[in-house]
Amino acid sequence: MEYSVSNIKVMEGLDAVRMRPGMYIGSTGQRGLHHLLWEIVDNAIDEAANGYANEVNVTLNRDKSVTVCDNGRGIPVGIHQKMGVSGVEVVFTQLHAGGKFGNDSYGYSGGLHGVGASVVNALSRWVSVEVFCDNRAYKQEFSSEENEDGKIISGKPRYQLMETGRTRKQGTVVTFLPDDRVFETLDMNYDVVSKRMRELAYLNRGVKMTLDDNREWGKNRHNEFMYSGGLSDFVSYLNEDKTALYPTPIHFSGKSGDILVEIALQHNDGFTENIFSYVNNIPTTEGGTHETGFKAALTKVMNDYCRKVGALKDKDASLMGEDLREGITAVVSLKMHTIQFEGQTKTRLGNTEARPAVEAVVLQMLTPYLEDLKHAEEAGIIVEKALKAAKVRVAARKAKETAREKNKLENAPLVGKLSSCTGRDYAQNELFIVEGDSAGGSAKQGRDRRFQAILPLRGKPLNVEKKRLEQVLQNEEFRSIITALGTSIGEDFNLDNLKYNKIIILSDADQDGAHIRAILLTFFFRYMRELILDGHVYMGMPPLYKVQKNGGEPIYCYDDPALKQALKSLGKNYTLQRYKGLGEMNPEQLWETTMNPMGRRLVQVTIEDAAEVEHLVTVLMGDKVQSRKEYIFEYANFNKRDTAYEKIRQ
Ligand code: TTJ
Repeated sequence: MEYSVSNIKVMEGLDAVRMRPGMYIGSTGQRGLHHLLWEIVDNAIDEAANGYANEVNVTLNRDKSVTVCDNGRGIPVGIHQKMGVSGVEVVFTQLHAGGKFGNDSYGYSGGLHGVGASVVNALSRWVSVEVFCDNRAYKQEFSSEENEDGKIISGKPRYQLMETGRTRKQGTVVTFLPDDRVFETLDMNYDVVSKRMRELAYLNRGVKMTLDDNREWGKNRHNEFMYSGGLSDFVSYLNEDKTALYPTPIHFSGKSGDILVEIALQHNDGFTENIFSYVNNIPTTEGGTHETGFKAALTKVMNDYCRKVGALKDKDASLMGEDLREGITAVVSLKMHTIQFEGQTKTRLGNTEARPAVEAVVLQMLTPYLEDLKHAEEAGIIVEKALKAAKVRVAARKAKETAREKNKLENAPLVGKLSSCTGRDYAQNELFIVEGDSAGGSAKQGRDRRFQAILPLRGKPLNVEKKRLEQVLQNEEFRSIITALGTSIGEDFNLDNLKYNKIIILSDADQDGAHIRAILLTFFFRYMRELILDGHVYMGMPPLYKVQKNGGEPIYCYDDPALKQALKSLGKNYTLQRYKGLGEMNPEQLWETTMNPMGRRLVQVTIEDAAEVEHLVTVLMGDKVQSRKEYIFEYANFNKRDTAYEKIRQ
């Protein structure tokens, strides 16, 4: 047999494959062996995908060879112009011919796999090809042989393509025996092959895929797959063990430029996202640009739909992609040229043009699908599910933020605010929460620093009424209090960590003071109720008056009856000082009258007090400003020397 120059080159090419099989098929183990099969199957699938065949059969033969056949047009049997040999011979001997060849004749070729039939030839003991077309049958065989030096020459044509007779059949039949000098095993795994064929059947709607295992006598196996619904059937299958939220998957396809996009999706009542993507039938397990495009477009289309039908109002935040993909099962399948793979396992699509192509098709096809009244029900179900997911997401994020905030507070230093006491006996220690910086300053100077700590409040703390915990935690004044007490707040409140036995609120005897007390009590009632129940919260009672005879000891009066009494006993020539605010007292006076356990007055706050304040504050914070002012003065005034409030004197 004579060979032209190009034939010699061809043989050198196949030789290169034999030298480094891993470069072409990944490995020489079972995976690589399966790879050989897929190289051939890809060709047959291409023919089917382009509409020229509707059946692909795979047979695992007794001699460990494998037969793949389709009922398509057949590999060209004519003489290839440049090569001077038949198309069949080019396909099986020209390295990369599969790709080039396929690309010219088809829209899309197998791509990554498509290093081609020549690689299979190079790594096989022998290959037999039969083509049936135009009522004629053709055959060519290839095999490996050893030359004089003992070197293996593989993939050599045993004879030129020949016509073997007449036939009414149509298609291509390829049988190959993988070379046991290359592969560690010749045993293909039936289940692996079967699974992939099922997948291919889903990906290529209407193509009947059959698998026969004739390797062992009496243990023949057969499977066939044909899905007239294609991706839609695939999604139904993936959702089989789940509860789908609507009966029929949403299924559409379209073209953008020369990229074909097909997508099917269906939501189930679960929460996980299951997106399977493919390019030219190759699974892209690491995702890539096409998946990104799908997700982005789904988010946009669904949000636009929600706004249009009023499920989202102008003021509402848009749904996030993850909301819309909760419980989604989707298959995205692309057919395109010159695919590029990236990623750890080279299973991520890298082509940048894939993203806008998928986006365009989803926008173009899904939008009218949803707006079609026929599909209003499933559209509504998807929207409802996503809205719920968004709600849960927002709540979860808040809870997380709150937890983080709480945690931060528990560990936060209180530099510059809290003047802590030196003693570490928590049972003795007292925390004065003092209204205003100036009174805070006096308290700081006048206190017994061994057991008294001072926390001045600057201005009014946030009114906790109608505020969420997260907002309370944002407030500087409350943050200081929470940190100082050490107990945390709300559900996390733990009395065991309380650093003070008494928490004493010191505020002025005026309207503002009353307001601040009310806010603080409401805060304790809402978020640290145990603190009140366990009797740790007090209100300091500064005197309202100081009367003094010239040169005599001052008498402090805490209410009007007491003043009357004092004035009586003093007769004439006295001075009367009326205290309006804590700031009017110097440090010594403040200590003597309000802070010194010997002689001060404290009112222990009971849960009834706090509940009443809570109730009052609720009323107070209503819309009517007038009634609000009145209430503060009338009822929320804890300086009223009402006996009901005088629970304790110390
Ligand atoms: C190419 O363009 C002209 C018409 O035929 C086209 C073609 O090659 N079709 C084709 C190839 N159908 N089936 C194959 C094929 C099938 C198997 C099993 C193996 C290989 C290598 C090719």
